Amino acid sequence: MRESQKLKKGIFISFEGIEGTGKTTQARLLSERLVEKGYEVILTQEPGGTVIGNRIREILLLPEHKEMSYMTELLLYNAARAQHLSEKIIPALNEGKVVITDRFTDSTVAYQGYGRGIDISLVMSIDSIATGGIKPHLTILFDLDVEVGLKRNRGINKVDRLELEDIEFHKKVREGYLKIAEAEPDRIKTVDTSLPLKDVSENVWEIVRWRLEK
Ligand code: Z5A
Repeated sequence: MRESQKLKKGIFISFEGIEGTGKTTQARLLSERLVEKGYEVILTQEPGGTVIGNRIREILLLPEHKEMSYMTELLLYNAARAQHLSEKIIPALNEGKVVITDRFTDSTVAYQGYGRGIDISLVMSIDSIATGGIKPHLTILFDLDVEVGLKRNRGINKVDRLELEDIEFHKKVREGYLKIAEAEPDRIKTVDTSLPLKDVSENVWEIVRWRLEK
């Protein structure tokens, strides 16, 4: 039996989007709200979420690793995800917790598939090896104009290897995300993050509340 068939109890939520859309801020706000309401919550992120995953994260995001091939990048994101699932996500879901992850498979499809141009069916085959077919029950896609997102992040002086890519790369990633969302409307709900932070968090809460009641 694959591990996906054992996910009977918890709720698995992923937050997705280009950089600077406010995913990290909103993931924290949602987690706090759920804890207040009595849920047990695991807040985590990709790449990362485990000691091994964080080591892989460093390799992936160091700006000086400019020579990294696209295939190496794809495999490393998936290696970190396999560890994240087996060490953290699956055990938490099996204990009935709510898992919120800041990025998951859709990031790989958007960045390495649509952004880098790696064949989407190849990206999906490697994903199925890493995840065993496990998908979030709910994904919130934070959508924002690319220039606005980049400006927000430059405001906090954050630079990693992918952020050094040109604006065209980030535009391809955003378009990729919108296509992914269009293909899976039941799982993926899009939120406009050009709105003030508080309005975004209310919209996120409405979606999550609907999913918890489902
Ligand atoms: N990546 C990949 O290529 N393939 C994969 O499979 C995976 C990832 C899993 C991880 O970067 C990089 O890896 C990422 C994709 C790639 N690279 N890029 N580009 P990360 O984890 O370090 O960072 P990130 O995921 O890109 O997110 P971020 O840069 O931290 O941004 P964010 O989480 O979306 O936003 P934030 O930190 O919550 O907010 C940014 C700023 O905006 C901050 O000052 C906020 O106060 C402000 N903010 C937030 N919301 C608002 C609103 N509504 N209005 C105004 N200002 C706001």
